Amino acid sequence: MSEAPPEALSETAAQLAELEVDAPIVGIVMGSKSDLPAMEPAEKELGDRGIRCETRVMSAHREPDKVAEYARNARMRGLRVIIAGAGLSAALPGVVAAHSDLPVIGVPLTSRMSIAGGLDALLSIAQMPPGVPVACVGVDNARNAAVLAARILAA
Ligand code: RP5
Repeated sequence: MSEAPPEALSETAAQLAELEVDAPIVGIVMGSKSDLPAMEPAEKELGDRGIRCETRVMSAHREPDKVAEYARNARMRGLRVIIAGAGLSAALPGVVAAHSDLPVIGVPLTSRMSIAGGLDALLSIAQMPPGVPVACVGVDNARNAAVLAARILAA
């Protein structure tokens, strides 16, 4: 059996030491500040259940590097589920799932330019290619994303 080189072990130890005991285990991300009101129920539901979470705004289209970095570091930072809300051509949940093997729950959102009551975002999130899954809750139903995250954590 081959052993990891000492420098790799010390790097892992340093990363573990950085993890806080009360670090969030659910990441809530959304594509725009304008999504905040619609995503607040997810934060509230997790808070009511005593599940630690963090909330971040990042756009898959406007800040692709930031999204990729967040998703790639998510597991190492202690996150176990990611909830991602976005409207219009809602790429955020899929891009997060492309860069992380954590379960991703997408929340299709309505916004001022939505068509068909958010059907644009619903299809963007649900119609992922085979092998890169994103769970999809109902339009504007961020609370259900939090309930599903709780069930995944309890499984
Ligand atoms: C999406 O575009 C966001 O998730 C938001 O729902 C929508 C509109 O964004 P803003 O123009 O309000 O920033 O990326």
